[in-house]
Amino acid sequence: MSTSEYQVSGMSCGHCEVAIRSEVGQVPGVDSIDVSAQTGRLVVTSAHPLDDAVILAAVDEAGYQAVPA
Ligand SMILES: [Cu+2]
Repeated sequence: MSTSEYQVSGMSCGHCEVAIRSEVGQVPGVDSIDVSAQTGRLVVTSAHPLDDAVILAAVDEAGYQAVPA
């Protein structure tokens, strides 16, 4: 089990959380996602370590910016 944390900027409401959850959820290997618009925190859990760049690209695809936290 591997957990990666990111700090996302630009989220303002529940819809933003849903958008990120939707995009990141499509990344192969992602088991669960915890995301909070309030804190900007994104926590991705996977069976094996994932490439940060893939997660960051998915966040970008959703329309937000993220950095590893
Ligand atoms: Cu929003």
